Amino acid sequence: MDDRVHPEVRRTATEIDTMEIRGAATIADAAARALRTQATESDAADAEAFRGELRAAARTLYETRPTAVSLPNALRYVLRGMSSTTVEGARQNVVESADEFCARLERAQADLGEVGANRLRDGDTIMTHCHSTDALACVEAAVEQGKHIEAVVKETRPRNQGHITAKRLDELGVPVTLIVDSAARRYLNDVDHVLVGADAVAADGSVINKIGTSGLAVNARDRGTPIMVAAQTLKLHPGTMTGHTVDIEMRDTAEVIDDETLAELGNPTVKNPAFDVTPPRYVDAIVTERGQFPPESIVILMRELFGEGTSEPWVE
Ligand code: RUB
Repeated sequence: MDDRVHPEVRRTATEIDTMEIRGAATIADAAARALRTQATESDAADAEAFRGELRAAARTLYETRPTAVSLPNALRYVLRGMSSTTVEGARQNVVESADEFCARLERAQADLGEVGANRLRDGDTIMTHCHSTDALACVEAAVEQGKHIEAVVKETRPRNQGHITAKRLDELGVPVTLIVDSAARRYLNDVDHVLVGADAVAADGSVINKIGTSGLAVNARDRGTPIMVAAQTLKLHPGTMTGHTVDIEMRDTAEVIDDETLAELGNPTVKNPAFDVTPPRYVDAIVTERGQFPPESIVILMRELFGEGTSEPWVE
């Protein structure tokens, strides 16, 4: 590990890696705050050394988890204005960008929630997968509008993020039915919307989210249940406009099965992909803080927000 990287940044990187900090928006927020700390604590001798430190910190954070594009989007946003010739000037740039980023993230989620809530009617039941703060913002806003919402929550093996969703929904006063993942199709008849978040949205409108989302969406389409993706624009993947694909994280097989049980089974190969890709034809609406979009038109918003190209501040 690069010894210019502040211990606080390393700690954040470890917590993202081990999923104590998880979920695309939360990861982005933590990364921006970590860069802020690197900037405020830096005793770099000159502006060039300062920029080198910040780039090293960004690289450390970037290398934790590959799929949530909110992470590189956050790093890029915070480091975009470090061009000052003095350490103090560059430090101020990073601190202001980080503060602005975190404030915008919070505001975007609240605005997105209002848009998503308009799609939910009083008395509706939603089905969720994994734990998404963007998706929950829609439910929270709907509840604040006085609507009664109920939820069928998939537990989301192997990490059971559905448990977090169940707890948050309970705190909002939403009655929850918790189901195993394989029961989803059985209960789709009882729900009015599938509501999920996203780790990345590609230029063609494909949605990258927790493994199991695509199967859920296909089943929901078959049952005629609308599929709504809550994804603030931080989740738009600029690289996909120029043909890059989204890297799907493969996680440790120990999350699926322990060594002893594995040996009893004759040591079969175990695969543990963390995310999958839902093609745009299975998505009814992508809800952002800029309004809702059919997935096929999301590229228009991407061009407006990112232009055609991006540079990566952690690449020297
Ligand atoms: C989390 C996940 C969430 C998205 C969106 O996966 O797939 O649906 O990250 O979350 P993991 P949010 O638990 O592996 O990080 O809306 O909070 O950004």
